[in-house]
Amino acid sequence: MKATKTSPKQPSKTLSQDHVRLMNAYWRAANYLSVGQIYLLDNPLLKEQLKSAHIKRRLLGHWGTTPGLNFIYLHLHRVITKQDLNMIYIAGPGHGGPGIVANVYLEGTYSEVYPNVSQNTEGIKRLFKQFSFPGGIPSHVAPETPGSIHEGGELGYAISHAYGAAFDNPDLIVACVVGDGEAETGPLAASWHSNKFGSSAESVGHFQNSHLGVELHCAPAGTSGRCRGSIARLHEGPLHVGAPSRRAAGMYSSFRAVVS
Ligand SMILES: Cc1ncc(C[n+]2csc(CCOP(=O)(O)OP(=O)(O)O)c2C)c(N)n1
Repeated sequence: MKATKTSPKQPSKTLSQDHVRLMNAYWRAANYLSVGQIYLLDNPLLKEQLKSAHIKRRLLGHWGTTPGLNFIYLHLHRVITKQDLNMIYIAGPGHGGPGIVANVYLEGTYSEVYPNVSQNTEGIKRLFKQFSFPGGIPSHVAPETPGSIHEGGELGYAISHAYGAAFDNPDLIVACVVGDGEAETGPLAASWHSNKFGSSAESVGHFQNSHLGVELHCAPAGTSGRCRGSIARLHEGPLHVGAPSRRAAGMYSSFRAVVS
């Protein structure tokens, strides 16, 4: 996303090796914290031999969309901190909850709001256990998630919420990820037309879910592969980001080129 509208500073042209190394470490940490929420009840840092007693008996959701969401979160973080941007991230994919919670924890906000989920081994254990667990937090982004305006439990409202945020806050840059399963819902299908409502939505950029094409509940989602051209046209607008290359090095440079 070209974030020039609210950015007074010019970004440098390339990312240093050190910066890429740190970003990659942050991404892997976010991925670990996400997968841990889905699977682990105990033994949060895997310091002991993994036993079945450490694994949740009832697993909810799947890991698929999470690394992509975390990758986008990371890059948005990079430009927000570098250019002091006013930005919000709306994550639509149905199973992306642990990724967003992981990032909010990793950046420190989660422990500020919930001091018992502290930034140490005990806190990570609580973070993992509470996810989709009785007395804990939902499996999707919810009002409990610090900074959230998007309740992800019922699919279909990511774009509406993104446009609503932009309409209310013309200087806000809104990044919105749409899941390919979510894209099959009626509200989502209708909300592609929100760009007809006026210029204050100029700051809304749609990030196409980089996991377009994964299997959805044992069958490919309608938006995967078969109709990629028509889906890409729905993403056309003032700010358009295509799916990045699958190779890690290529992914960093693809995102550097568009999120600068
Ligand atoms: C309106 C509605 N219909 C069905 C569901 C059940 N559901 C939860 S996640 C999911 C799949 C969502 O697919 P996608 O948006 O691609 O997210 P991903 O599986 O990649 O995380 C479905 C159908 C729901 N939450 N809301």
